[in-house]
Amino acid sequence: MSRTRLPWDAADMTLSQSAQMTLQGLEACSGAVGGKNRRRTGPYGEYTVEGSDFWGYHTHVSRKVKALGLFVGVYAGIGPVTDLHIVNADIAPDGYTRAAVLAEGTFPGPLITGNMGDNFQINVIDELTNGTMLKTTTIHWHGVFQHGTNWADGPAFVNQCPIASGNSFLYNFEVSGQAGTFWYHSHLSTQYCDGLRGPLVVYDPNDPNLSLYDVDNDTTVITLADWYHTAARLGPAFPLGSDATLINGLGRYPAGNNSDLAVISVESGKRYRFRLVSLSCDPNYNFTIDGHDMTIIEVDTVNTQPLTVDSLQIFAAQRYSFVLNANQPVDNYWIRANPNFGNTGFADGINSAILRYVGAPEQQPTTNQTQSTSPLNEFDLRPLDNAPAPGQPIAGGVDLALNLAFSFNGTNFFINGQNFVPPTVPVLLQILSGAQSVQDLLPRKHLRSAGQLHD
Ligand SMILES: [Cu+2]
Repeated sequence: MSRTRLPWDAADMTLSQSAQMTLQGLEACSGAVGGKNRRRTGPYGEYTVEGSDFWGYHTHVSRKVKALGLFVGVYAGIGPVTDLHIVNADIAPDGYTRAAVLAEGTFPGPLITGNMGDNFQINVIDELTNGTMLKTTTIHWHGVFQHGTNWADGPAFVNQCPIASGNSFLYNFEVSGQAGTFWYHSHLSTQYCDGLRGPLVVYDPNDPNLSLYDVDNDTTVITLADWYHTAARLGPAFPLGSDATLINGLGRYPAGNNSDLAVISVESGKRYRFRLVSLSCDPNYNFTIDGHDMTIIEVDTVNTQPLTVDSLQIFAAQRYSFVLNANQPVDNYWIRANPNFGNTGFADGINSAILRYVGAPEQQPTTNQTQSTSPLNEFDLRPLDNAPAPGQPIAGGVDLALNLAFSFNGTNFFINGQNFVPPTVPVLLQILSGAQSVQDLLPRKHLRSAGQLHD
């Protein structure tokens, strides 16, 4: 796999494009949300636009966050109804201090949890002050379908205006018919690489794989992240690698000061449902735990038939739930997440965390990585619910053949030669204002059931 950033996260823009987009967007967006009260008719009936209030936007009188500081890697689930303060703070998750954009002052952001069918009401309060990493923000809830609440999906300039510093925005959506491991992140330019990313778990009390594990809680979420010492907009558009890999918000960089690594605690004889979340901006990781197999039971919120592997490659934004049976001698074992480029390997504990059995000494593992004999092959995965796929189950049996040719010119990404250009006024606002009809905004090339791609 060649390394790529996520075009859908708009990380492919040049800095100048990004800055320009933000400025234009703010201007357009402030026009769209400002002004006097107006009554309008939207897709869900008539509603009132009151001054700067629009959907969830509210001018917010800043309330200081209690305990901002250097604490990292502390999980305590919040939600489904919660405030989420977005702040700037200096942190040193790998021993190197830098400014960051953080949810509730931590990296990663706090674990947000709820149950299947819950109504999530997450009030995002923008208290950002550092213009280098953008003072506006939006948040995307990665993996949530947002049926009927498209406005709460988060991508800036598509679904909403960015939230201005000193304002808040209430993301109000239901997660029905979905459960599993999600994540959330800034969806404004490359801002999430500067820290605004965290895990989101929706529990299913009737999980069909419930009998396969004993423990599934705040302590069984494992996040992987690429961490940079330079702010995203100050460094190269495509860094040649991250400085460190953070596992649960802790890690080391080469020539660093042997800072603390994350410790994941297990009790001998118990089976743990670990929820592995890649918060990556760029690299993918080869993930292993010395001496232990992993039985995959969920992939990107889809339950699977159990599949036992001894290594897995996880790409940016992917999630895997796997069961780990703590059936090895009480000891310390290396957890390894080797990036596909950059500072690879495990010298001096980089790209590593510690699996520690209760009763094992508080010291670094001395285990060795063994050759993987049963790596994950994605085509071996089977959904637990055998939902029928459309088309015929034969080669070429699809209803509609659609070729998506991806390309990259060193600056921007293209699909079939087309580059994404963000609108200056969010698409939803254009429709609601009556300036555009839905039909006007559909791509010129659209699909017909005849199976041809045409104008
Ligand atoms: Cu995402």
